[in-house]
Amino acid sequence: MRTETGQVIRLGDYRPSDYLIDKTDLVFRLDPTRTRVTAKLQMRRRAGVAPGTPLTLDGDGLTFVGARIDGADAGDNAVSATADALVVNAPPASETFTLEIETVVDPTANTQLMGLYRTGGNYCTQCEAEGFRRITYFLDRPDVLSVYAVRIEADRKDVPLLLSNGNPVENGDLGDGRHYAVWHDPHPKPSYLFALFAGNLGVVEDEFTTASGRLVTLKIYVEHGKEPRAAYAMDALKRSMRWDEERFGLEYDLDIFQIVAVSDFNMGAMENKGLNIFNDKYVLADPRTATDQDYASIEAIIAHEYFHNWTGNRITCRDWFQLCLKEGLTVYRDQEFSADMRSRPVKRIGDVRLLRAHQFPEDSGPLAHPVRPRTYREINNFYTATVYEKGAEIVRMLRTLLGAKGFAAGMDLYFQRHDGEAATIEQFLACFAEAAQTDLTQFALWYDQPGTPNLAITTRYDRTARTFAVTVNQSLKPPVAGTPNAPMVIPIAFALAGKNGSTLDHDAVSGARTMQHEGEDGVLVITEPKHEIVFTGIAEEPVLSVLRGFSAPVTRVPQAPTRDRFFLARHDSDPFSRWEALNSLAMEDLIKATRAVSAGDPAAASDALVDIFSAVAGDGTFDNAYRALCLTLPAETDIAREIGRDIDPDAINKARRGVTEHLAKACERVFARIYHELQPRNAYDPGAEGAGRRALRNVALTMLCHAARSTDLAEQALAEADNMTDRAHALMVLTHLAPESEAAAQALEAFRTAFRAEPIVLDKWFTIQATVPRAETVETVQALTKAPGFSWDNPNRLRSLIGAFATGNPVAFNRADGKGYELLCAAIRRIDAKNPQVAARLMTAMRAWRNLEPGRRQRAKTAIESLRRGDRVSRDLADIIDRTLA
Ligand code: 0A1
Ligand code: ZN
Repeated sequence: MRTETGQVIRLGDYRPSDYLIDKTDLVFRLDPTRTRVTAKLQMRRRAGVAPGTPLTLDGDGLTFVGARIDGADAGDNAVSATADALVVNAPPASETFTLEIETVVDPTANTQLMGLYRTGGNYCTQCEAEGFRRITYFLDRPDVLSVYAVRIEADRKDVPLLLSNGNPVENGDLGDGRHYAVWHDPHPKPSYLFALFAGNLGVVEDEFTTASGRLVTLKIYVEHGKEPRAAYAMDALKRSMRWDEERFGLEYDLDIFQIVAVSDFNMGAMENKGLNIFNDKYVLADPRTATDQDYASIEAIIAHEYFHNWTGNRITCRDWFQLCLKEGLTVYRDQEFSADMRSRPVKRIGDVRLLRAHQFPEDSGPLAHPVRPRTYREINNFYTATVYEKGAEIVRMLRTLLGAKGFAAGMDLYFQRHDGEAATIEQFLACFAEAAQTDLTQFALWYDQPGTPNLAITTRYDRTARTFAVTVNQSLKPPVAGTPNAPMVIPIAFALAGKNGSTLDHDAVSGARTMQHEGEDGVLVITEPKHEIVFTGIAEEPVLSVLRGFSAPVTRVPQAPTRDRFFLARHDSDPFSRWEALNSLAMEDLIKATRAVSAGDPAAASDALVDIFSAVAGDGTFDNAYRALCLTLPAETDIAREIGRDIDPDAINKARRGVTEHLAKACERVFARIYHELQPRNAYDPGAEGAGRRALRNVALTMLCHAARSTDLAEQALAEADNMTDRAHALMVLTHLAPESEAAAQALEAFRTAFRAEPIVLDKWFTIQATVPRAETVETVQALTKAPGFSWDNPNRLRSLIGAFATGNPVAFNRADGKGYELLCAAIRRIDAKNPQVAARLMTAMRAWRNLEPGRRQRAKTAIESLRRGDRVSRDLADIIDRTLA
């Protein structure tokens, strides 16, 4: 484990590499504990660099065996190697030379899951961001692009499959029970996109013909016997390939595209060129084992990794500060894909909820950073909601500002100009500025300034002058001392709603630049701290609908007047804004209820909220999935975020439960009707329509159990469920509402028995129990760490038990005696010794400790401090803790 505090890397220090690597020939002689790696590197001194300039290659924990330069053994004087670097002291003066290096690595001892490691008895690699240097010494930086040829040798019986990037070239027998395969990837790539997989898996095969007629073989490798569960992933892959051609004009560029599903993986998946490696939970699905949410995630992640082939692989990042260049853009692309495959408003609402739940708190707390950070100590800690999700919002704003045509022209220019390069955000923006002939200097602040801007908006209608005045103030509170807060460009998609919700026309508008792209909402372009915008020719008093479709990642405080929001919740022609209005009204009631609970009073919903809730519940003209979203109250963590300080999670929990019961009772008849009308009629289909029916029916089930204060219906639903969506939901309702009941105990045991051999399904069992909202769950989680099926070594198990407890159970995690924090910190200490990346990520669950009420705040602080003071912690974890406490 690297325990050094880690030096700070700065964007301003970027320098191109003195040497480049035109060609990389790798030979792997696989062995469980002593894998030999030979790297033959075709080196080239960059133009302008003095001959003989020393060359330093990155390494991390390597065992050096030997090196040769231009075919001759390099003596100790020529080369010095430590575990973490190899220095060629006086490289040949010629412009090019070859450097051969031999190293030995132990994949079995690799518990970090970075570099070459073992999973399920197989060999697997993960190289992003800096894992390649754990395989061989290299210029392990994204701006060094090389053409790779890879030869893999292994035992034929145990390791029949030998895979790497690119196209297969050759394979054969080596005698002695060993065999080999050679792969060649013609596309120059950075080392983080290298991949190797070797082992024994089953395969599902298909093919795809690209728009220009290239036949591509598609293979998805999964555990033997699970092949049928890869069918949905294969279907999602083919749809992704077609969509990228149709929407962005981008075709696949190799003869084969492969996906391997592994059960030990730190993240969701990885876009290695031509050989994506996936966490198996994002590949395997069938109705018996996967929920609708699982299917949607698989579709989105398969698409995301595939889309990286252009946004990330063909055009990569110059340095890791530019991570959002590939991630923000690719998230935007996968969001658009899912929106086209399913319901666009439902997808948008889901994405905005995610942004608010994860990115907003990050952006207002101690771990806030710009979408393009300027410094880092450990790059693995920057695969964040800010880089990914806020990064995607920035691309979406570009699209809103430039319109469909301008945006497409910018994207086309980007692919044309930078294909095969390692690019920067400046180069990306320059393509849009040039193609759409616009100045994006101020817009670029979105990449550099952390924090969520706030808008304060007021309106005034003058009946005699027929004018409607809108005042917009923008402000940005620096989340971390010293961060900049200059005014930003904020696109506000808007409409002036007349009596029945229809959009009113206006003659003219002054006070801000506006744009109107064909078939889209009008957009007010906010650039100053304050704008006074006046619309003329307004025939009747309008209600202002703003930030339609969530056109910018901002907050709005104060909210629009309550009366306007009730109007918009019923009439706004934009489905997102209608949901937004309803959601903000529910939030207002939940905050009032929390205050009431704190003062010892009962929690209740307002009559107006009850009315609108029952109107939405009973309105069959809305799509089911959309109605389900509207009828889901903000989560306890959302309420806490809105309250912001001196948070008492128990009061929030009681308040939300009280409001839920009130609404459930008031709308009981409507929910009963929904529940019965939406009974499954056809066989399970993971498509949007079926998923929407199940989502709404399950909301109704939850509400009916609350209304009756009984879990009978959940028990019945559990008995009838013929798919995992309904089964997991009913089990969750039963366990959360009646955790002490015999029925819950029996149902949990039945679930465990049914899925004891299916780790990713058993994860749901862990999560349901880890999120029971009561104090005793701390002890339950403790006990579950000893349950059969749990493992401290597997990231999915850790996330489903420890992660779910810390991020999905505000009541137990924040237990007033601090035992929840102690549990998390003790678990993190244990995990850090083996897998620092996962430990550091779990630690982010404590980033909001300062917002708690004083007693919990102190206990949280003590737990974090004692974790930092104990045995030495990894660089990854130290980075998160130090920023959390700063
Ligand atoms: N680039 C991948 C995510 C990823 C990032 C880091 C990893 O290891 C540290 C693994 C995967 C993506 O965006 O899908
Ligand atoms: Zn990505």
